[in-house]
Amino acid sequence: STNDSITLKYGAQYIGKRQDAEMKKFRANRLGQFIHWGLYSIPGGEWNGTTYLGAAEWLANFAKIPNATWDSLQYQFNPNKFNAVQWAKMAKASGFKYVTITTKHHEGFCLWPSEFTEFDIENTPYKKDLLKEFVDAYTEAGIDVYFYYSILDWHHKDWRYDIKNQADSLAFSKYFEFAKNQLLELQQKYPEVKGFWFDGTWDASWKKNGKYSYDIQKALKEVNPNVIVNSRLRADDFGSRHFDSNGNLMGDYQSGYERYLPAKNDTLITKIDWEACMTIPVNQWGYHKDWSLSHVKSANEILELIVKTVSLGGNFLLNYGPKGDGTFRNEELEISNSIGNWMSKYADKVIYYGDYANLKPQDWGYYVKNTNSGKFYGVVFNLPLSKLLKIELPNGKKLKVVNFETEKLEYHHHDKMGYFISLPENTPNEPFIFEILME
Ligand code: FHN
Repeated sequence: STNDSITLKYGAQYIGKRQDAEMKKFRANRLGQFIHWGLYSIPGGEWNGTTYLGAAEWLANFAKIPNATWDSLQYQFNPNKFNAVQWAKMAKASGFKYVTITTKHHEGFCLWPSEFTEFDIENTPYKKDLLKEFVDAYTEAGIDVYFYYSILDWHHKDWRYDIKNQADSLAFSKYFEFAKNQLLELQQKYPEVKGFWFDGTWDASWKKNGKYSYDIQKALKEVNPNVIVNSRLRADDFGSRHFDSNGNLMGDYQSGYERYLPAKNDTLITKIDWEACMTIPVNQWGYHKDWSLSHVKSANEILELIVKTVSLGGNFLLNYGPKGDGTFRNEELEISNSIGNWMSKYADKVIYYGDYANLKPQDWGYYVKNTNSGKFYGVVFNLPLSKLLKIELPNGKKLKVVNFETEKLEYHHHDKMGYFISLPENTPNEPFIFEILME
């Protein structure tokens, strides 16, 4: 696009934010549920009496468990308490508008009956098409479904970490065909799927094959031109990931923020679509039996991360790691309950359709502009002891009215410091919002 840009065969497939209805829906959804569910949900971070602190879905790797041993967990996978309708109901009550589920994580086990492998749900005691139950229930509940798919595959014989010779190259090309076939199979079997969330794309083998990531995106879009693909899939001609060597975003949105967020004053991030994903403990995605091993975020911490994300024009995926039997741990149910309560009061104003407000950040919390109503809100997380909320408006703008619940709040203006809004003596015992009208 610029004069000094280099010619790329496998760079960004288009430039700028997508403005079609499907992408607008994704953006308006803002809040999604992430689900990591697989064979790792059975041992839950424990192997032969030892509990590993690392992420439970990586246990096979940390505990150096031989493939044949790990893979035989497939004969134990029997989530007889799984109730897809219940899951969808819980997700809806929590305020989630979309869900992203691991159809295949790094271990290679597939939650759907795949024509291209025996390492799948069909060959477990459960037998049934669990993914179909899931897709149907969530779709029925009005929640958009997305599929997580790991390119990295510890099970597949043709997977390579690097390409060092002709044999690696040949094997990896077979792996690529396998992955592509599986993805097209997923799209064909579950046409409700709105998009794909790729992961496990950091190895040299994948980075050396920008063509593969380019082709996969192209193939998925040929079937459904409006399918939504995260930036993690992609590498360009030079192995540059997420953004190509000309600095253009590859994929439909940036998916690099994992377990952390951009800075509050990061205005660059507001120019693109992006999504952050977050664990409730420090770093556990799949079910881990012992959450006492690391800090577990409170509902208020999570709410703040969600609002901060929305204030920067991003989406937020909150992760759940269901157990092997198909139930959720109590901590997750409790978090869902608290988040859901808050969302039922505030989400229509400051989460769904929430976006960057382009106002100077303040210490008390975050601004959100609702693109549906056009209204501007503040969301308070840090209540000042003075009970005064500072607001600075751009030159030429004046504060007109501040609405808090059913009241109009008093405020004064200081010529050098801006506006100071007086909060009532009793403010809610939870993050709360106020609306500002400017002229
Ligand atoms: O290794 C995975 C990890 O298990 C988890 O799936 C996260 C989710 O974003 N992605 C990878 C680490 O970046």
